[in-house]
Amino acid sequence: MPSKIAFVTGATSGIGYATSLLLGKSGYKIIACGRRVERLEKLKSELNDFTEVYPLQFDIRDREDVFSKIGSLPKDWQKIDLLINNAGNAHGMSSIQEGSIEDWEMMLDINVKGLLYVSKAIIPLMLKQKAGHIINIGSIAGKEVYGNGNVYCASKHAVDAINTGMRIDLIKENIRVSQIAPGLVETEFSLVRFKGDSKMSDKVYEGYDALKPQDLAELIEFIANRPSHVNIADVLILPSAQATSTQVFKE
Ligand code: NDP
Ligand code: 8X3
Repeated sequence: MPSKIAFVTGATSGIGYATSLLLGKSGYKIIACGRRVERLEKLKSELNDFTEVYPLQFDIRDREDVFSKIGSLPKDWQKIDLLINNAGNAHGMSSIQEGSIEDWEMMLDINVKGLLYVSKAIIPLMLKQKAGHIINIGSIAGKEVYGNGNVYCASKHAVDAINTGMRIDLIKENIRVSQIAPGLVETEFSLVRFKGDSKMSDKVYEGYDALKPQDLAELIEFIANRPSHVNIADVLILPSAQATSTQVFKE
């Protein structure tokens, strides 16, 4: 049986990197996306003994480039079975009155519009083969709103709505749509949110055991490998020490 193909956005770091590694080791071929090409090459060499990796570098905000890069995939890489819409970040953490418009635009352009561009380019390929599975990485921030999270929470609420909308519209096309909404995962996420301030980002993960990217990779692999009559539609996954987006039990 030919290998399945997974298209993973945000494959250069955190959840996307761990997921690409795990799916690659379990036999998927991986189309690995992100801006940092050296990380895509590192992933490819780590998976060298297990599977084929097709690095695809683009900035998800650049609509033309998203369509042209996906359009340039060789024919045998176009049969995409699994799309992991994972690329995304928070930029800044400020009140609505103090937040920066540039940060707001980045979050909406990456987390919402970028996810839509990639989906719009890949769904026709899935329609052609009358099969597919899209896993959208939302967040607890798409289920709750917390102080100073305003626009990031809005972007993840949008992912939550898009996920449901996709599931409704694609149900008759044999395309499964699932969302994973994680709580705190220890990745480069907070370093990006706090603009490289490692003291601030380290604090986010201090005093309790945060989720690790591998935890998400294992969940994604589980969801992707259910029998075809099963769709795990929406999963909230938290560290055991986290109850809500703002209640974290720290020793
Ligand atoms: P990381 O910062 O470790 O990874 C983010 C990934 O997104 C990178 O691979 C990055 O690639 C990619 N990305 C960001 N901006 C762009 C862009 N403009 N174009 C293309 N790719 C881009 O964070 P995580 O692994 O934690 O985040 C993955 C997803 O999980 C995000 O959607 C995030 O919102 C979500 N999430 C994270 C949580 C956490 O606590 N960490 C909790 C809940 C949800 P590159 O920079 O190379 O382009
Ligand atoms: C990332 C988790 O709580 O920082 O989406 O919003 S949180």
